[in-house]
Amino acid sequence: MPTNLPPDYYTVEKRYQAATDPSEKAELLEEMLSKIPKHTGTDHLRADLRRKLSRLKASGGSKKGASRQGSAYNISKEGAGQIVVIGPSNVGKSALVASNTNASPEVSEVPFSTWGPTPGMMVIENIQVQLIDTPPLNLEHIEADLFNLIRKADLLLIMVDLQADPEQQLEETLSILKDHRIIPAHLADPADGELARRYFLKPCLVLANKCDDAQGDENFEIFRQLLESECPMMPISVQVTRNIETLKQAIYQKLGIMRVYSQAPGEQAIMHLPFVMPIGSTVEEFAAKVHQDFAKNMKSARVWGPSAAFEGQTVSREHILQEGDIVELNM
Ligand SMILES: Nc1nc2c(ncn2[C@@H]2O[C@H](COP(=O)(O)OP(=O)(O)OP(=O)(O)O)[C@@H](O)[C@H]2O)c(=O)[nH]1
Ligand SMILES: [Mg+2]
Repeated sequence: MPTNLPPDYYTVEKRYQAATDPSEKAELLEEMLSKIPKHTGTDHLRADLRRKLSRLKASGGSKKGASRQGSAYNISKEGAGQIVVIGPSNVGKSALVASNTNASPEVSEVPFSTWGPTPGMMVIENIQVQLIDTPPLNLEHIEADLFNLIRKADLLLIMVDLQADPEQQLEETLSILKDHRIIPAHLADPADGELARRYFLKPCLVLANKCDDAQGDENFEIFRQLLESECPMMPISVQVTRNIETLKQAIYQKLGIMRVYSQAPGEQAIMHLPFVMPIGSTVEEFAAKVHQDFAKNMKSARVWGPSAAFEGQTVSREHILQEGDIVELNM
């Protein structure tokens, strides 16, 4: 077993071991695979999990697996993170995706206008993330596949309408999520291992939309004070473009990622094309991301930027990189 697996991996592994339903086991295997850093040290483990996954799909999990393949909610991740926009009807989910990505879901004052998911790419400085519009979450009509998408997301944006009844909307949304074994990560005590075994803990950000003016700011303050528990939230207005840049920064922070730049020996770093990696990644993980052979054949590495003691410091494979570092790999 490789020693440098993230703690999340072991949490999911425990749930995998406890699960009995083949389709849930397959889902958890996929989640375990997504959490393993890709480098030569983890090749065997990844191959082993993939074998188990294909065996599961070929046996009990196959029917479900096949139907999921064909589901509109089976959307492959693109860019630096998959972010799913959820919430009640008419709060502005489609408007957010339509005005901040290349996709154009229908926006309408008529409730229940969205029937399926629509992914689009949103630019945040020099990276892109995937934003997915979804149909309204409501008790009368629950789309099972939507929850599979939510469980796999890197981040949930829970949208409510400040001009309606945001407290009730948030409460109802959280309750529907909980019924489907999804809990916002900030509401869970990290020491409560039992909770992490039974639920999918997802990073969430609550967006109080339609905060169009000063009156909206006041409504937001009231909304915030009425909430029982602290929760990461921000007011925005899609319509008059208020706080959208701040939202992009918040999304970037919540994804737990960093940008690292590659520099070939004797050349300038390529600053418009960062490598996006989980915070805490090492030089070896960076090398594997640049090219699988690099992690194996690398003789030395130099770093410029926040993690370097001085510019151009020669560092080990285990050196932990930081946001904005420039790395030169020498074979
Ligand atoms: N005042 C105001 N209206 C907004 C804002 N954002 C969206 N709207 C309006 O709210 C209505 C609903 O927007 P949609 O984006 O269709 O809402 P939705 O959440 O996708 O709704 P469903 O698809 O039914 O779930 C439309 O008339 C939008 O123009 C905003 O920031 N301020
Ligand atoms: Mg919509």
